[in-house]
Amino acid sequence: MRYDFSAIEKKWQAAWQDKGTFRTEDVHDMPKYYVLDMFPYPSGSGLHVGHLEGYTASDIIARYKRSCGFNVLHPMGWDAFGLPAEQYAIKTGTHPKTTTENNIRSFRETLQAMGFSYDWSREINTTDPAYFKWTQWIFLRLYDMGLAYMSDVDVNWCPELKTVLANEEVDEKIADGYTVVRRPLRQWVLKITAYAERLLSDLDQLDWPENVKQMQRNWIGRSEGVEIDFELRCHGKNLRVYTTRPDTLFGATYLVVSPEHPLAEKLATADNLKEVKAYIGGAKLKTELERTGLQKEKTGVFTGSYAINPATGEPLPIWISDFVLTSYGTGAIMSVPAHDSRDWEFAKKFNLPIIEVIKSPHDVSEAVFEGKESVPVNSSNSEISIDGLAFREAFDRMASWLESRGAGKRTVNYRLRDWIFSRQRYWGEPIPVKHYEDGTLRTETSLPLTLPEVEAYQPSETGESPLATIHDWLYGTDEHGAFRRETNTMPQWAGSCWYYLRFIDPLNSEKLIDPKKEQYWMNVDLYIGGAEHAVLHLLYARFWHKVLFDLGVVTTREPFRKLFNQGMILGEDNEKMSKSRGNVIPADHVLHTYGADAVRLYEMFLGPLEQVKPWNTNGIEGISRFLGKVWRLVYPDAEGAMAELSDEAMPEKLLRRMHKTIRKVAEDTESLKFNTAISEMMVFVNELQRSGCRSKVAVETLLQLLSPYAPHIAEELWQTLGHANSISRMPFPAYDPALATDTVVEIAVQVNGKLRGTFSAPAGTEKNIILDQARSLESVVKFLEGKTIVREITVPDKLVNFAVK
Ligand code: ANZ
Repeated sequence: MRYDFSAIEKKWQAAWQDKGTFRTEDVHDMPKYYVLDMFPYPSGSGLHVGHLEGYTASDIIARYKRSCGFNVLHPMGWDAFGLPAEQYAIKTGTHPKTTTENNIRSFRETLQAMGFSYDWSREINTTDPAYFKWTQWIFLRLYDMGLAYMSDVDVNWCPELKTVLANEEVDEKIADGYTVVRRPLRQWVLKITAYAERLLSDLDQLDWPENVKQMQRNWIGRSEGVEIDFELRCHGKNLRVYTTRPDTLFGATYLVVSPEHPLAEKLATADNLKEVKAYIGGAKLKTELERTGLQKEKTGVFTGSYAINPATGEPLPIWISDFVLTSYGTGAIMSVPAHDSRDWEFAKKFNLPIIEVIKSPHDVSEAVFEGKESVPVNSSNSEISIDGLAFREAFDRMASWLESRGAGKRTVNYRLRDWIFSRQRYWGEPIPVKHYEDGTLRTETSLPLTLPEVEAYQPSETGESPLATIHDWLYGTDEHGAFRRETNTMPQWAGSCWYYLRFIDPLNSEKLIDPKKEQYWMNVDLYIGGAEHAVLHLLYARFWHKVLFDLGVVTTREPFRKLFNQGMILGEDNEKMSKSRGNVIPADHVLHTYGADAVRLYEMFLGPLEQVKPWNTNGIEGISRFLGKVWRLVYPDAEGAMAELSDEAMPEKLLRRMHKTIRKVAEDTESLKFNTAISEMMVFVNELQRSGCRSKVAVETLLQLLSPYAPHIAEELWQTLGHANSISRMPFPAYDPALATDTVVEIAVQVNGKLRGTFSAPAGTEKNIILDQARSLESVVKFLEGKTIVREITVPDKLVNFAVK
């Protein structure tokens, strides 16, 4: 029998499907394990080998956990709203629904051809009205809770895509060559900032890669500072700034407000008004990056006004500059050019005074520096002095002094902004609200609110979505009067904010999720996906989850207990796979050539899962040879019949190897070190082959270990060996700890028959290693010095004798 992977794989995929082998029971008395992939956007270009990496990893875990006695939930679905389908519709007129259906079909085929053990009866699609009914339902709860609101916001507008982008999306789009400008638009915004503190502090309880947690911390950007009021010299009012360094107040020599600051234009004196207006106008046209990029040359304009530094009583000139962000802190800063590089550049350019108020050890007497890196100097007046204090003390004393004079207050600031949630697109979840003529707003009473058919998918220049042109859908009358529907849709992130919950109860039409099922299945025990989602998706999903927690829909504070980021697979040229480079390796191609088991094993054997690594076609040939060897353990030659396997006892060495292999494969699989688990199986196969032993137990054990990795060949040979039940439901082999650990033996070392020393080594250690160790033993070295070894005699695991002259 030849190893015909293609026939075998098809046969077993069909059998698993027919028998419902991987159907998951809803609730069970077995312990549960929920292993989830970041579900894909079904794009037109299909899956490539990189996509399969994470899915293979999660499938190995799913299969492994089943064999360890867990009730495993391992589902798959489609994150199918999004721009590409809509852009394709604009180009070709094909309805995004059609494009999406076709793409899903081809994605599903590829995933099924990989033999992934998904419970396909739970498949979900975010564009299915039965699914997005609940996305809309969550939106309405957010609205009820005051967490969804409309606001005239300065949005990130992309003129090419004619849509608003979230702050989180801006960098990516600019990198892709799009322009992003600021523009005021009335938008739906979600108050993610209300959850900033919980999103930050709950990170500590998660088993996530530290770098991902750190990225979220940075994105949330909590800082402790002080808001300080500077009295305006002419207006009698205050200008409030936010600083994290109140200890540098004595060094503040000018103030800067952002061009959008409400006082910016009002501060301009008659002489400066024209210039100020021109500057404010110019800032509007710039992109975020042009304004705040660190390398950009600073620009600014003097307002002509002054405000008083509360510490020094000095009047400070007030400038306007676009490096100050409108939406952070108070939109105004005190500049300390001696100690802040942006302030320094600005002061140099516009010739503003620079006063040093912080010194480091080599400038000042050592005495004041005990335990401090730098200290304030020149920082005292008749009421307060912070000279020589450590940072924390200086901060506190200055903050308290300002508070006592009513000139400041301690505040916590977050870099996180509210989430701009509406998109001017067709292919998204409609936002289910109605606007009435009297300016009031009501939510839809019946969900889902579905998308109407449209002729043209091009968004309008006014910033409205194509939905604004469908009058039948747009206008209506109900008991509250005439209304116009909201034309914005939700962003592509909405559907993926809660999909992991729907897999638990995909067909529930009454509730988002049955509480009993939720309690049994949540949290997701292991979430596998790419590192590119470190902030966006993972932050949004955590936010919605916390809202659902507050609503009592879920009982866990966090959705994903453990997160694992697989490393990217690069093209053979060591570059990121991309159409334009032409280095993409399509999944279907390798699947066809080598088969699913080889692709699965190879992708896991490429290197540590978390590492970025290039594809190498030669490598996969080696894996195919390994599978061939496994096949020949049962079918030794292509023409002949099956091997005759028996109850024959394994030689001790092989037995020990088998137990060691079970242990190593179990431990490495558990910790997602799949590459080393595979090499261990390879060593075992080699030894088994070399030993000539015909033990059925040995072969069956190997098949069970291999089954999560290469399930088709394992299933086929398992059946050949006479088993009626699927190997995927067999318990994972157990090892005998005594056999799985190396026994240690004592080796005696003789020189010319006289005992000169002993040492210990693992039983079965190779002869060469034993000889090396014997020769270098301290008590032996002196008897060998200056002599020639004429013969080396070894008794395995017992003795070495050097005959010398
Ligand atoms: C004086 C100062 C002196 C500052 C110094 C820094 C160093 P984080 O830590 O990120 O919260 N800042 C405040 N609001 C700003 C805005 N809207 N746009 C641009 N910059 C702004 O940053 C807080 C610091 O960033 C604040 O502390 C302020 O500069 C600046 F040696 O005030 B600092």
